[in-house]
Amino acid sequence: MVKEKRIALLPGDGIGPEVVAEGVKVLKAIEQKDKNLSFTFEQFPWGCEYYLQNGKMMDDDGLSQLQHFDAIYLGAVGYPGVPDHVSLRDLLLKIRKGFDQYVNLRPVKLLNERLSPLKGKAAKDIDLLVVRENSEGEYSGEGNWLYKGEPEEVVLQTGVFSRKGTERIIRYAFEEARRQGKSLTSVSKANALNYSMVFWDSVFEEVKRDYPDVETASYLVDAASMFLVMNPERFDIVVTSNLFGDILTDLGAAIAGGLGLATGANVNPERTYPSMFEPVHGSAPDIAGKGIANPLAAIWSVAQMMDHFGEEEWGRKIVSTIQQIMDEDEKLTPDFGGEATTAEVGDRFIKLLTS
Ligand code: GGG
Repeated sequence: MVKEKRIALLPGDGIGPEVVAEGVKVLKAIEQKDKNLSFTFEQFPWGCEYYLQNGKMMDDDGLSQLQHFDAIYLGAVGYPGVPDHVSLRDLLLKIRKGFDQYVNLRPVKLLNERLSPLKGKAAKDIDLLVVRENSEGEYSGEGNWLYKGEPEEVVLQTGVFSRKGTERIIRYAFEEARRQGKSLTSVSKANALNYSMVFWDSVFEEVKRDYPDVETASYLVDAASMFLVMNPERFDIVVTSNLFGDILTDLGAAIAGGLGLATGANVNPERTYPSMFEPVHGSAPDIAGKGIANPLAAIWSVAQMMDHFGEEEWGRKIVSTIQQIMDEDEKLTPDFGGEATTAEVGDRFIKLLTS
């Protein structure tokens, strides 16, 4: 029976449309090759340009419009002229929260040893998965701005760590560690954050009792950052809060070859709502429209989408093709020292994937 998947395209801003176009080409090539899969696409114009014309990042009923899709494929958000906190909160974070995509899966995987700025690290040393809490924590949007402009001015930004939100992400990470037969590291900061992170650590210890077969470690986020650079081989699966996960995965991207290869899946594990797949990089306004953006992170997001659809074989093939293409210096975009355009990398990728 043919599996039909409806995909909502949110190319967004800057280089978003350029890289999403290559990801769509890859999806169409998969459809051509695999007669059991069929994809339909619908594109939405939401983003900063839409905001400048309509005063909002997406339609008021945007979530209902997206609800019936099997996946959302997002490019990038953010562009000069729209405050970053508006573009991020009113589109990307609104979808993550609205669709309870409480798991953010960000692989940090070195595909080619020459890519890492770390000396003497082999591909096997940098191969981890960050499971980032994606619905609350430091990104809850709660807070206050008091006495604005006055000498007594005070700003509060509240981290919200609910029992439900904290336990479910830690439990998800334990399940993933058990499934993969790997260790799990919790990253927090309980010595300084005396409510939220003390709570996080206590929930981690509590849930751990249900998984005696999973080897665990707990680090403070500052130590974890250092170990990520000095001894990345210590990490398999990492579970951490929204903000720490965001920061650690940019650091992870840096040791694994840069943001040009970093992908993220925003997952609603219960499948009550669609999950969303996106390159981690932003809209890169400085190179937008030049046709030189690296499409490989967006293409890796397609691999995560395939995994989510239960098509792990295609997921593996996409990642190994990215690995293959990374060996071809001159066929890469300028961020990797090559001279190829975005579309040329996409075309080359499809040739390798389908040959
Ligand atoms: N590709 C999505 C994008 O534009 N992300 C920009 C960003 O700042 N993301 C922060 C986050 O993932 O929380």
